Amino acid sequence: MNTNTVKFGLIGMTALVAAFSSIGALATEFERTVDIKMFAPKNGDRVGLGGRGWFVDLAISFEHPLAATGFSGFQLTGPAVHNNVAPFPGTFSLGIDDRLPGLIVLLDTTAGGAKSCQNIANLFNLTGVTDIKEGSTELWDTWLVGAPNFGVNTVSNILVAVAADLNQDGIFNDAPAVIPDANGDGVCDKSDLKAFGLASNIQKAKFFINP
Ligand SMILES: [Ca+2]
Ligand SMILES: [Ca+2]
Repeated sequence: MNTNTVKFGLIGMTALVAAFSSIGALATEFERTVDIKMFAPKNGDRVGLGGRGWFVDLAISFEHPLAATGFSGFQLTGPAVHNNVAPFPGTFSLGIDDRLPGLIVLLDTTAGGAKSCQNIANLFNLTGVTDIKEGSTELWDTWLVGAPNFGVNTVSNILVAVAADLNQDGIFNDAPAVIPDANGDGVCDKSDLKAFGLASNIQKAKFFINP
């Protein structure tokens, strides 16, 4: 072993130690304290009729009190006359959900907006509180797809996650309207979600939207 080999060996080891330290720091910074379960769609499901009438149905458990979840009220909403009306108003559009502003939902067959990078969480119709215990909160959140704007007669992939508390205000209210395509490959997927920063697991399903 000559001097150069020893030198490069040391540099390699230093880089490795630095890499592990930074992974450790990231893991601490974005600790997973939110768990998402997705009841629908499941892998292999053949959903809806004519591209509509299918559901995304979630249970989101936070190891945090209600105030930290970002939840800003119940909603029962939808397009047209259902948008933002009593008794449980909420806005209805592409982008960040006004009721659950940490939620990120990406569908690779979304026809409008930023396509696979477009957060569509504000299309969710039904949001409520399903369990509160000391220091933990469970919310259920459901979308009934009312228009064939998200793929028809096609395979589709859905990804769901809750953004990390990026602005560190103690509230999970940091979802973006559009996820940055971090690796620049023209689509948004799990790697872009991870690069953005998450507080939760990523739920995913590959399913078929019926004609
Ligand atoms: Ca925040
Ligand atoms: Ca990407």
